[in-house]
Amino acid sequence: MRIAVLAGGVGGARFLAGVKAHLGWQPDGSAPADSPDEIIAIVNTADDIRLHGLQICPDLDSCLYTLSGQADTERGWGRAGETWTVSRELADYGAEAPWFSLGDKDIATHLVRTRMLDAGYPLSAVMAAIGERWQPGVRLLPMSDDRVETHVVVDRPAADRAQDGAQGGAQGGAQAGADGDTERVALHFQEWWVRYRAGLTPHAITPVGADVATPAPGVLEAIRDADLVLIAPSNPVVSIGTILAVPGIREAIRSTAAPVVGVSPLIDDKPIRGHADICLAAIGVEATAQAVGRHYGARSVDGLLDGYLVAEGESADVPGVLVADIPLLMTDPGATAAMVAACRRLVGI
Ligand code: FO1
Repeated sequence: MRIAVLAGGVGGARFLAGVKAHLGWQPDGSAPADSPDEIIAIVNTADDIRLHGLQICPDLDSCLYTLSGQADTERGWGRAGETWTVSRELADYGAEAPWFSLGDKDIATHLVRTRMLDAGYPLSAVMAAIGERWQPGVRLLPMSDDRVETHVVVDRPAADRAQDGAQGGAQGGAQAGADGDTERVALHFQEWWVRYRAGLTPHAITPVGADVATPAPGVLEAIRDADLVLIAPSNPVVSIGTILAVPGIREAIRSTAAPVVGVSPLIDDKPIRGHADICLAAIGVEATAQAVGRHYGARSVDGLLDGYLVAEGESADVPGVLVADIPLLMTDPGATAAMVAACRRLVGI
């Protein structure tokens, strides 16, 4: 069985762990014997950011660390057993983006990645090389080797610009407005998400560069040759939406011979974690499982889905799509494996 999964964020990483468990991977990380199965993840890269000269790929790294048992599962991002010496030193220098912490172990990944990227290797090749160490058991493909960055247009306190200046930030030295003044700016996704905890209402969320990006090598083939395509319960806007914004990917999903099943990222109209509700509001989609299902749409009517899983006890009317309910809390890979089995049952494979 070849399963291709569109994934982003912690939700995507945990879902992939469930796909592995469904295909017989053991909790100790050992692979099923002589398995012909293959899992290929197409991962959002529009959260990526360059800070301190380092290329940071949060979603790819979440997958890498989660699937190799190295993730900090409490915090939800980064490596387990981290230390923070370098981040503290950088903050003491007043270096850029003090709101974004990099763990010491994690920095080693960014150093290796950035060195390879700067030597001219594409991100897909770099992640394959990094994966040699971690053996995640899933082929992790960036959605694109091209730079795509989600920007979020907000009104933010003008005073924050002066604070950035004092800290040597990108707008260094700018004049502050009076207390209470706001200014309309396009923030990098990470600044909106981490610094402002998505607390500034987005006027627009745009994956800058997506329209001219090309899918990374292997992405279209993975979708075309899959026996099953799954859309993880990741953020439909800033994870799945950005992947689908890369020309060719949506068309590949629409034309694959494999059934396509999506999983709702909402339970009781609330995101399991993260801020999918706020992101959905920014694109005019209600934060309900049904609205997300309709946003993805049925393949028979210009959309993506043949099947759609919603949380236990919920229902959704998505014309042209088979819908089933099942517990969606990804408490462990075993529970998540049951979701994957339900996806297969829904489309009869
Ligand atoms: N999330 C935070 O809330 N605070 C951080 O300081 C932070 C640092 C960070 C560093 C590396 C990395 O791979 C992820 C990091 N994240 C941090 C998580 C990340 O911002 C988001 O959760 C994802 O981009 C959304 O999927």
